[in-house]
Amino acid sequence: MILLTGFEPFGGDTTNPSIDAARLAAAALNASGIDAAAEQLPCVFAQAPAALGAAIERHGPDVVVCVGLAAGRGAVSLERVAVNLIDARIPDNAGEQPVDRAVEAGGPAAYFGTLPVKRALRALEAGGLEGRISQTAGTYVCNQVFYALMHILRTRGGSVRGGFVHVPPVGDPGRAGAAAPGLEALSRALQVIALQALDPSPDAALAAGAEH
Ligand code: PCA
Repeated sequence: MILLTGFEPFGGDTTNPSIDAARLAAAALNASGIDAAAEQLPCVFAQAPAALGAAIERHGPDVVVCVGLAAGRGAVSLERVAVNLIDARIPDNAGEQPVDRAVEAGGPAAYFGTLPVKRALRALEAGGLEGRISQTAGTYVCNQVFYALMHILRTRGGSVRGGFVHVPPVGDPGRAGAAAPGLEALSRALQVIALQALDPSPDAALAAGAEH
């Protein structure tokens, strides 16, 4: 079973493509006979990890792909590492703006995600979709949820694969020169990534490093 999560709108926006794309992707996977669900997480530091934990308990997934919006990114970003640090650039949806706090007091400095990001990247490109490997999910609620996810999976033991994907803002097809992918493309990208994660074979050794 594939569990996708996305976030509610935040920062004054009225929509968040992460939850819209996650819902579309789960519906499309279900339509092709693959068990999947999408759950919306609050963009609230004090609530998001518990909401994620409850969704994992409820669904008992084999794969968890958490998704968030990264306004500054131009392509779907497969996150590689979650850090044990919160430094909020803007207040969350409860008005809290924690600075330099741990996600999990006493936890390791960082966790690597366990999605096969290189295979996923290759599959995205094969499907005509743009993707990147990213070495930082930031220090806001997305990174917190990514860290909480890996902490939950590590603490429970077992072989559930999990990771985080940042999606760019959706393109406006009506705007000249808008190159950003639309919701449909984001949904396809999430399906490709989730299906790669369901395949238990190890990740590919493909060079996809970056300067930053
Ligand atoms: N993006 C924010 C939090 C919620 C979301 O969709 C982030 O990148 O931390």
